[in-house]
Amino acid sequence: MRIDVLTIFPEFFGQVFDFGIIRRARLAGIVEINVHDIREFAVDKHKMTDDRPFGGGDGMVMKPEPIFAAIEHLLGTTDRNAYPSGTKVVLLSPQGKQLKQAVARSLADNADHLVLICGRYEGVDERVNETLVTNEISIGDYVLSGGEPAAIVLTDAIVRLLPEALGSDTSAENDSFSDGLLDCPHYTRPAEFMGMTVPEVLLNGNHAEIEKWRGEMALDKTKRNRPDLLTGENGDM
Ligand code: 9D3
Repeated sequence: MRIDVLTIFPEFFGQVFDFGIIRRARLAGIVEINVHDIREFAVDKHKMTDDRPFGGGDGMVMKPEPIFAAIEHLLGTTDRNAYPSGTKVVLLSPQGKQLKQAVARSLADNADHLVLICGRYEGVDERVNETLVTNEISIGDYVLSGGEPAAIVLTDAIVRLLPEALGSDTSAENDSFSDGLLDCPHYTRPAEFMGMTVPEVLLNGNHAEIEKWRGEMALDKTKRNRPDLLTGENGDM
C-alpha cells in the first residue's frame, strides 16, 4: 500500500511513522508513506493556502487550487471517477463518517493507494469534497485543531491490518473489537507487587478456567466502560 499525506504542517509528522508496527511495515515494503507540503503546490507568489470565507464569518478556509494541484501531481487526474478502484482520497474532517474498526478494515482490504488530506482552520473549500474526495472521515466526536492527528490515527489503524504487518507474536484476531468486547485485564511478573497479587486463576495452569475467567472479565469491563458495545445504545442516554 502507498499512503500520501497532504498537510500544511509536514513537520508535524516528524517521527510518528518511525516506530513499532508502522516502522517494520515500511522497512518490509508493505507500506510506503510520504508526507507532502500543500504549500509547495500553491499557485500565487505568496504561496497562500487559505483565504477568507465567502458569505463572511470567522476564520479561514483552505483554498482549492493547491489541493487540486497536489492531487493532479499524485494521481494524474482531479476527477474522482477516473481514479483506479484501489485509489481512495480521504478528507479528514469533523463532518466525516466516524472511523470504526470496520472502516479501517475496509480500507486495508480494498485500497492500495490512499491520499489523506488534512484540513486546518474552519475547513476546506467544498469543491475539494465534491470533486476529489472519495471518503470523508472523522475520528470521533471531539474537536481537534486540524486533520493531522486524525491522519496519524487512521494510518496506524490501517497499516497494522495489512497482510504481514503484524509479527507472529501479535494477532489482529485477538484484539479488542474483533469480537465486539473490550479486552480482559493482563498481568505479568512479579506475582506480588507492592502488596498487590495476581488473580489466582492465572497462576494455576488450568487453561479452560483461564479462558472462562478472561471472557467474564472482558464482559464485565465492557458493561462498565462501553455498554453501547453490548446494546447499541449510548450508556449516557
Ligand atoms: C465550528 C464548527 N467546527 C466544526 C465541528 C469547526 C472546526 C473544528 C475543528 C473545524 C475544523 C476542525 C479541525 N478538525 C479536523 O480537521 C478534524 C477532526 C476533528 O476535529 N475531530 C474528529 N475528527 C477529525 S478529522 C479532522
